[in-house]
Amino acid sequence: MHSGKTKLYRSSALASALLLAGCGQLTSQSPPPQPSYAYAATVPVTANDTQSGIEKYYGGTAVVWQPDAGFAVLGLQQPLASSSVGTLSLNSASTSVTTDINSRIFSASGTSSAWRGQAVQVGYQGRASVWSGGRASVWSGGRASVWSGGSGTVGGIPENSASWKQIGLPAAWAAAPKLGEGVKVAVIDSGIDLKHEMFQGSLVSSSDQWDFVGNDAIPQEEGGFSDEAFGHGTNVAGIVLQVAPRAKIMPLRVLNPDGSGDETNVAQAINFAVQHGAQIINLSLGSVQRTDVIQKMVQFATLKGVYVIASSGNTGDGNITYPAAYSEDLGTTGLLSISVGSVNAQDQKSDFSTYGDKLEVVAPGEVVWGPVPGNLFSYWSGTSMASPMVAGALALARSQNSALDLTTLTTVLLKNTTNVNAFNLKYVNKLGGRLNVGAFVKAATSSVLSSVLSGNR
Ligand SMILES: [Ca+2]
Ligand SMILES: [Ca+2]
Repeated sequence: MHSGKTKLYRSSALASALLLAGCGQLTSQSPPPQPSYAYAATVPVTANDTQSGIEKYYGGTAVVWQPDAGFAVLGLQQPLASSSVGTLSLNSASTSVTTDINSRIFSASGTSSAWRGQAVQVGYQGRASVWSGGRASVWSGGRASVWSGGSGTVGGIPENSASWKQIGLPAAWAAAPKLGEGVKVAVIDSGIDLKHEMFQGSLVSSSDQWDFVGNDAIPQEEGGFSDEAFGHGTNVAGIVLQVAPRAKIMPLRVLNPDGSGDETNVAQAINFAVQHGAQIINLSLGSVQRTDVIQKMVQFATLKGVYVIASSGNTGDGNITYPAAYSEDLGTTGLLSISVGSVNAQDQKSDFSTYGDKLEVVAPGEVVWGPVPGNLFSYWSGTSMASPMVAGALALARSQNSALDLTTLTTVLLKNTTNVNAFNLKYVNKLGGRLNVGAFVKAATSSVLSSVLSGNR
């Protein structure tokens, strides 16, 4: 079923390209040519291999080249013959490699309730859900003063106050007054609205941003409100900043305005985030397909000490999407990656949220307000909105206590969640705990914990 969908996308893309060519508009209107691969695969590489040698041998393009880590990710036009893998280098372990269909296998896991199938200006509980103009004043002229001060006052977007109380955010801010300072959070998504007031002063330098869809240095959201995922990344990044107001966002665009994305783009974005110093990667996207390429990239990122936080998917069933489903793998992948599902304001599983033994944590992912392209504000719902709360929580703790070792931090986060079994009798032990960022950050920054850890060394 999924491959059929993939085919449909690919053939329609081909048809429009041909149409443009037929109209003679290819030069004036089409974007610059982009690398496009039908398949992707990881192959083992040793320090003795050269990139051109590997590319020639397999007949592909190395979109990720990490000989020190022992692998490359290839973009391919033909599936790899599995017999050819691992035979180039004598030192390479012969591994079974599957070739993935590359195109559009990932999708965003959030829904904008505000404009799905409706006009932009719609009501929510009697109020306009997409607000213009004046609301931007929340952020202008001293954004940090809205949120910081250690007073414990709930800040951020006022509409989210109940959610922030639910996860104990005011207590977390009081315990971590650095508010995420010095921590870079990569948001691998549909891009963001780079000009939105909320992001001014909160982005990494432009040399640390990239658009893997447009193949350019400007990861601006594209499309319009009729596109399903337009504004998705902007909302996700805005949630990170509401939790950790002084963290820096590294926007990396991998999803089209319709919310779909290629595996090679996601792989390249994870690689870019690691190379450009992100400490945390947020992936509010997922695929129903397990793929060697993305599993390898999550393994790579976590081996480099980068947290990978992923939404668990919005199908409402027990099928946690990938990469979230890697979050209990053995080794650093499991230790440094976290899967995140969604609950409502009463800590009940959101209807849309996936669940299962492997789900590690849930956070409130319904009607989460955030920035919208065009200096607007609105709300989205989805596990996509829950994931950046966990990413922001890690940023708060990391900035306040950088001495804490990486795996201890995730352990402390998971141990300090709130048990919500009583509200979820159909999903007992299938949701993990609900994020309690207040308890987590207090524990992660406590002198007791720090001294215990230093005493153990
Ligand atoms: Ca662009
Ligand atoms: Ca984990």
